Amino acid sequence: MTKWQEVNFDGLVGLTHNYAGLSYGNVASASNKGGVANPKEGALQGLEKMQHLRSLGMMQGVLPPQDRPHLSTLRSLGFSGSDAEILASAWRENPALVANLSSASTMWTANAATVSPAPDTTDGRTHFTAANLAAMYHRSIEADTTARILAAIFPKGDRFAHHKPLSGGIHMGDEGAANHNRFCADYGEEGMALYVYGRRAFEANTDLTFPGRQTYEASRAIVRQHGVRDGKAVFVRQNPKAINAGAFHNDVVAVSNKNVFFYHEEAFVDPVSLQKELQAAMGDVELTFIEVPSSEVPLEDAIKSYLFNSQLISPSNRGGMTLILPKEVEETASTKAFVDKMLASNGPINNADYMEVRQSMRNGGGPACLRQRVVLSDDDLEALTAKVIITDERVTELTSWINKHYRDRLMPEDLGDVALMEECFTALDELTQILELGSVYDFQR
Ligand code: SUG
Repeated sequence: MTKWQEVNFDGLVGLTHNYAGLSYGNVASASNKGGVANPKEGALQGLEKMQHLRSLGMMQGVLPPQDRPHLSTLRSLGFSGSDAEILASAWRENPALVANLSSASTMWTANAATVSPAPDTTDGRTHFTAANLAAMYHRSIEADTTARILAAIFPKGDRFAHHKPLSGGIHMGDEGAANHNRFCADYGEEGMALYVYGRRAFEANTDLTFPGRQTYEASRAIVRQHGVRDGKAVFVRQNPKAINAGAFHNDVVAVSNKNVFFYHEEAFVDPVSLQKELQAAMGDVELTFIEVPSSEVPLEDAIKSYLFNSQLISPSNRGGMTLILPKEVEETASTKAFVDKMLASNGPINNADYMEVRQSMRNGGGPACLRQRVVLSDDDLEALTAKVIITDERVTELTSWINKHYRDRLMPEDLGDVALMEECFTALDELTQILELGSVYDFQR
């Protein structure tokens, strides 16, 4: 019998990881602006998390960082000359532009794409749409390279289908899987999905003070092009209050696994109606809702600690479900108390593991932001065309690659440094060989 499993593909923290405060509406990114980042520590923390999931019997994949600074964008804006000349003149003229084109934001692979697995689509293929990330300039440059990387890993054909990132700018703003929850009895069975949007494209949305990045129209388009079955997609607007409090993606206030939905009371305007709608779309499989009341965990604590930006997984060597949480949840009294109470309650979630991912957290990225979930069969895994599944050998290679190339101190004022650009391109060149990715980047060597 075919075995299906959920594989987490984590983004490797890139060499230019820094705190430039680029994401308006992302509280952590704004409040850590100008701080000192440690890209090496960030990359090693990410690898540690991947290793932890492997120790629980999970299959783990990795997605590479992208080439930063993104010189091809600078070229398209009229900068010319050698790579060094382009960077130097852009830095002289507009350091903020260079900062935007240097962000290591591709580490948050939950935003890389929306993936509809084969059991859920009419043609029985797994469908990918790389997210256009149109809401934030520094992220809008990710999509083309992301699409190339995904196609290099999941070959186009009778198993995997790839769609172009949605065009249409912020009207079709698409932030990928961060606003997508799939429910199922088991990974290989037909599922149902919830698409959460921040706003409608053609309405004023005067209730939002921070950007509602994902539009309803974008989510609808994804469902159409992926061939998700009728009745198996539910659409709901995220509570504007949650967005205005800093939940710029739904995965800051909700997470699901199989038939369990764990979310904050204020994540949705009308959670009771949503529960009914989800259960109706799910059919015979009973959903379990774990709603965290504001009286126990205020919305602000949930957003500050990233309680819901946890990975909810079904480890193969532990019974039940495990939450992979950021350490910040353990350090926040209300969230720690809630998790302890939940573990003692005999519910479906019976383990909580706290991970140190602070380099990413300071830019608003918790454990769940750092991973893209892809449900794959054994045959799908056989068909992958790059060496992106983590093995002991790959961990050794990646650890020495990080130690060889990464800096342990980086500030926004370092981003004009031509040496940093060279270090980044040299390292990525080597990484494409380690992961056997082929030519997915824009820079020339
Ligand atoms: O898009 N931060 C990211 C964090 C993304 C988190 N992803 C999910 N919730 N799935 C963002 O706001 C900050 C980068 C900077 O300031 O350099 C940033 O892009």
